[in-house]
Amino acid sequence: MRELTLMNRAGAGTASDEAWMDGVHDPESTVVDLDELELRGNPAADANRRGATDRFRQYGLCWFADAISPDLLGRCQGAADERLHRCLSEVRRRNLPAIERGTPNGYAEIVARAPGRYDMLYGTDAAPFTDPKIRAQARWMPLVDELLGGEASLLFCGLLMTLGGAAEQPWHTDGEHLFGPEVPTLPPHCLNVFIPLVDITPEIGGTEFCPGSHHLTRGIPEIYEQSTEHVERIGWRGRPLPLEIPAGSALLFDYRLLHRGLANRTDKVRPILYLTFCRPWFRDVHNFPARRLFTANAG
Ligand SMILES: O=C(O)CCC(=O)C(=O)O
Repeated sequence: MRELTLMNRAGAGTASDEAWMDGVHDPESTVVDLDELELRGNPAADANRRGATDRFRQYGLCWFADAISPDLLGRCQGAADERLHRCLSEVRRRNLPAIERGTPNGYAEIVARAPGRYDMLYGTDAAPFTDPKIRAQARWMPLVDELLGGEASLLFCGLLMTLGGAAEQPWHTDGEHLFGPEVPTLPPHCLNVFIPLVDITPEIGGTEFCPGSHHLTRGIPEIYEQSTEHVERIGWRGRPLPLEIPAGSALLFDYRLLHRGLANRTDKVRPILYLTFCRPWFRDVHNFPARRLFTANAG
């Protein structure tokens, strides 16, 4: 999502963190399917959390269905469409140039990550996105806390709005490793939770991942920039995994995992609600610009 990520302080690893480095074989040739990455049963239960943690360590992602209720899902769908409409209408109302790709061309409320792909923070600090079932009481929180050392901080809550007809996006990670190639893969310091607000089908185009690639993106310059060359550059020869999961599921993935948005071959917007969590000392400082689309009172 972001184009450049910096951290301001590295934390000390714990004994359980060190266990993260064991048991990872051949990340270059990882092949896994969505069934194997699905967490069944209550994600807060100890055994399920441990199973998910293992899969997350090895593959860089895991998911579970029914993360939010149909009622909340419906309210989020309507609100996401309305927020996008308000942002794009404001650009037109003020006769501003269309929002071009890249952070410097965007606004504090909305940035285009690729043509037709908007990353929008606008209005996610209000209902329905502040519902406790999306925040403190969310079904993913126990797992997120465990993956981030027991003390996860919310960095962003936003919406990825991909317009019908948008082309496939180049590969990228959302952030870098904290250290270079001299340090083995450390436990995650930052991760995303994606909650698709519509069913993700091959036509509407999900996110596609290179499972295990977070073990190979360490020390690769500008891996967070979008490029079609990244898979070859890191030597990953596994099977790319397109996300095809039902609306209202939650997918957790490591910030350092290679991924891209696939083409939306429908005429409908594809909305994904996302929450980015990190260890409390981490900051992602190059994500949305300071200039505002709405004045303080108008938003
Ligand atoms: O839309 C997606 O599926 C992924 C988007 C993404 O990775 C990004 O905008 O950086």
